Amino acid sequence: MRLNLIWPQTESLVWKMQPKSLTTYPVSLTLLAALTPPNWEIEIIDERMEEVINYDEKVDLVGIAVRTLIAPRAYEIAAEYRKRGVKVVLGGPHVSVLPSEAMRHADALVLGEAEPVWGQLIKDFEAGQLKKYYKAETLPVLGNHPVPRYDLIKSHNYSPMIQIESSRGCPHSCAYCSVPDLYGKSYRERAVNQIVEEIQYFKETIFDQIPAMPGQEKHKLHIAFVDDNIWPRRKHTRELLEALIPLDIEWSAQSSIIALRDPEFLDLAKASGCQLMGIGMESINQESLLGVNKKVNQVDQFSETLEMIHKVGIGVQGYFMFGFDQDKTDGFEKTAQFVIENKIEMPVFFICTPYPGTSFYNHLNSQGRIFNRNWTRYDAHNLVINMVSMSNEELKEGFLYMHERVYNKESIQKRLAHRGPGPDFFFFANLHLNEFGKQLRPYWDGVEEKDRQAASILPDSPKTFTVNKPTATLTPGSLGLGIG
Ligand code: B12
Ligand code: SF4
Repeated sequence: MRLNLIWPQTESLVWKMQPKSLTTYPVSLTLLAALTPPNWEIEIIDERMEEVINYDEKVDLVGIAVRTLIAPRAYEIAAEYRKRGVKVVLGGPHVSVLPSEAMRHADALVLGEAEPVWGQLIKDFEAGQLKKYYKAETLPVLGNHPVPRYDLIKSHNYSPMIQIESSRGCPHSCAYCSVPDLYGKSYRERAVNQIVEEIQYFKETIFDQIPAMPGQEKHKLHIAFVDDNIWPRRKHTRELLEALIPLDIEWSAQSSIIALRDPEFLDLAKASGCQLMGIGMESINQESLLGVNKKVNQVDQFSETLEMIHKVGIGVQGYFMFGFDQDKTDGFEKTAQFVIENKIEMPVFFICTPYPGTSFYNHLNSQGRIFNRNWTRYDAHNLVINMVSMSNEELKEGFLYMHERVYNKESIQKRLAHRGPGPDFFFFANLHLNEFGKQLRPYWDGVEEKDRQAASILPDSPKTFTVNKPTATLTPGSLGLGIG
């Protein structure tokens, strides 16, 4: 029996421009492969790495990963296979929140996490009794599965990070986030010894094949923990970090900023190899945060916490969203200054995007403010909703301004000077984001026209929806880019 597992590419500029060396391999597909019985021959095809699907090759079953922004392409691929009589299974966050849409494009859906149901699905398929829906009754215990099949990754051009889960779920409930609904508010941890064994396995088997991180002198295995929020429970984290020390690795993870306000933990994180913390600050306007139930973030503590993180030598990837109802146009420049003054090594900006299934989506939908339902645009870098506290055009101009202001040479130098001489990973990532910012305006112009023609931009929705038009103006441009 032969199974193809596919990660679709999208025409999103984010993914099209994403350097392969910053792209991480599809970890969910390596996990599904590990859950599949050994008598199956499996191929993982990642379209983002320019791996091409040969639809005419003989295959018995196809599984496609579906996040919202790749859903349209996933459906296209599914249609090609189904035309040839091949059964297609879809799974992933988008399928779980919009099963009725996904079912139109599939023979079977896996709703939620696959571990408890994938084995049964395979058995049913072998018996010619594939059901339409597979949904686990309870959330799975983590880690009761074999090591993900990294050996099936074809390209050696991915980011040299090995992805490992140490937990799933998040105790918070931010309105725009799919995680609590998909993975539960209960926070499930993997046993520390399992995590350590998995890291050791990767160290022993594949470490020699993977290159060093861009700009990195020392070559160590870099583990990216793909947890939504790695630190809610202190006991588990402390145990994990202590167990990482003898492994002599580097690692990165995502955490709430509040969990990082602890010097003792930060020292332990650094000692165990932490290089980078991804932190969803999202906004420096407390009202905007409260508006989406991001109560866990206290803006007046941000600078102090960032200083504590930098003090131990950990770099920060800081995420910021624009387009909350409480945002004003002066928020762009204020955020730029905040990012530069606080020396955030790798700031990443997003446009508020209503992912289906979230309360943010339901709220905007009930107000009739979602004007574009082409899921390909749901990459958090396109505007798909009508603004209330500024015009849509102001939001877009402000977003472009952030890229000019924050990724120019002077800003990069100010933000990275404390890391010492020589370009490192952060420098390369900033150069990429600088280039990305330059391409954004022509990309938007192109896709807007395309969506209007395809009528995915709703014809009756106004382009701007200004309730409380602010007076502040931006002064983009003339910032002298010239990196290279
Ligand atoms: C790590 C991560 C990333 C990594 C990517 C890692 C990778 N290689 O894919 C990075 C940082 C690049 C990333 C980026 C983005 N991400 Co992200 N990311 C995550 C995160 C935290 C973990 C994903 C993960 O690998 N989990 C571990 C694996 C094993 O679990 P899994 O993928 O969920 O797979 C399980 C099931 O879903 C299912 N399954 C999955 N695929 C398939 C396929 C088949 C065939 C089957 C049967 C089952 C199945 O079975 C698996 C095992 O149970 C999730 C949150 C989450 N918990 O899912 C968000 C999440 C997936 N991201 C999300 C988003 C929105 C993004 C962004 C678009 C924007 C943003 N705000 O970050 C960007 C994209 C940026 C870009 N460049 O385009 C959303 C997706 C929502 C949606 N409806 O699509 C999530 C759910 C987070 C959220 N805040 O809501 N992300
Ligand atoms: S803290 Fe992060 S993972 Fe948790 S609900 Fe909020 S955005 Fe989602």
